[in-house]
Amino acid sequence: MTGSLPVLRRQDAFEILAEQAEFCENDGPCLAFMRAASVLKSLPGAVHHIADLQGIPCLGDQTRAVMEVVPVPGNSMPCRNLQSLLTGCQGPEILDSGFSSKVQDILSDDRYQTLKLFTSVFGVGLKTAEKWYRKGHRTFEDIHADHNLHLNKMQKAGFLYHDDIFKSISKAEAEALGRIVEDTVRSIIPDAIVAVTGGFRRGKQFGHDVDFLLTTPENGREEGLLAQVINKLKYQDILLYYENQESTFDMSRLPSHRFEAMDHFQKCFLIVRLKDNLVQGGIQKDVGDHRGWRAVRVDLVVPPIDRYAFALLGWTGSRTRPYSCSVKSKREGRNNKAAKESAGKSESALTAFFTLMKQFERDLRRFARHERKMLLDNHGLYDKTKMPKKEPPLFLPSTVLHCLFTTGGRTGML
Ligand code: TTP
Ligand code: MN
Ligand code: MN
Ligand code: MN
Repeated sequence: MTGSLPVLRRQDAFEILAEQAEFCENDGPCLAFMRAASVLKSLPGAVHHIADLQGIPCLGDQTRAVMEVVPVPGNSMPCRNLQSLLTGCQGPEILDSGFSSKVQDILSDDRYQTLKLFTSVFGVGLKTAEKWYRKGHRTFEDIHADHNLHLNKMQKAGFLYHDDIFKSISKAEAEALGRIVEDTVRSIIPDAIVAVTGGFRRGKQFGHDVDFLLTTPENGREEGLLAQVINKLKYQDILLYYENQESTFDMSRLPSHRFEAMDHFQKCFLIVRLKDNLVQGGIQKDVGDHRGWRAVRVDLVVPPIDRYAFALLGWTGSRTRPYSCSVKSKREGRNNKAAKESAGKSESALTAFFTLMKQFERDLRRFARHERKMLLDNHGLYDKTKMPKKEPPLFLPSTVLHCLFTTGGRTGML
């Protein structure tokens, strides 16, 4: 083994550990492994020895325990490459095979496999997946055969379009969707603003959905836009499913002191029929080609223009995987140990850089909180020192946002 491990493998080992920890509701290890995966991914080259990791942040006790070199009696083979670090370095056979026995164990674990399968369905979170698992279900067939099981509308659509939705969306497909959304929105409000956000705004080549922000040049003109967009998509016969969420946005009640997974903007989660002939180069060959179309997940979010910058920042996001984000966020809200741990530490800009790939939003918010005494969420940036307890908070204009990144030259890379 040369130790030059493909980037994906390096990252995946820790991501799988994170996912398993999440499935077991071990929030601390979950966060630690996610950070470790993120840090390892951001390193410029392969790690050949544990000493190479000196001074690298976010590889704390939990992570180091996984990476720790456990000498096998009678075997003095040193830990030579990252693979062995990931495996816990149990012996040369792992070094040679390139497998992590720990990760391998997880991958073949019945519960892990089942939860992974069930949470891959749109509308099925960890709680539901767990419930089904405990009932003894292991496959989609088991679910469909259980007539006592109530599936909600979203889950029904999730199963119906699972195979399409499960396959990633290419950039060309996202661009085709962008044209559809833009044309539809502009036919209603010609000067409307349509921005792709989420993973594709971060430059990803593939995504699990396509996210758009829609708004208008003046505050208030965006009201009613989403309903009209939905109607037009229905009329075009390309709307396969949608779930509308009305705005609960109320300036005077922000910022919320409770952590909230979702923002308050009006939004809609859709499944759209994307026709092959609209995509440059056609839809991906293995997805729905026999029908000439495929189903794709689309999110539409409509913030008023004066909240647009913050919504765009928040929705541009940083995650690369969709799994049970709401569960994770809700748990953070419970002010658990992991959240406290991560909130308690004032992280260096170096950390922010290393975790940029996957932890950007989290780090940004933490940076605002600890380094600038401000609160950042999808709706705004608030000056904590000027927030009287029971009175409406002072809202800072969007332009203040750049102050976060320009002081002290510490965050130039942001
Ligand atoms: P996602 O579309 O879930 O994730 P993504 O675009 O980063 O990656 P993928 O390719 O898997 O689609 O969410 C986009 C970002 O928006 C994500 O960082 C989380 C954020 N977000 C909110 O801020 N509020 C919300 O209510 C939701 C659902 C997401
Ligand atoms: Mn997305
Ligand atoms: Mn999305
Ligand atoms: Mn996603």
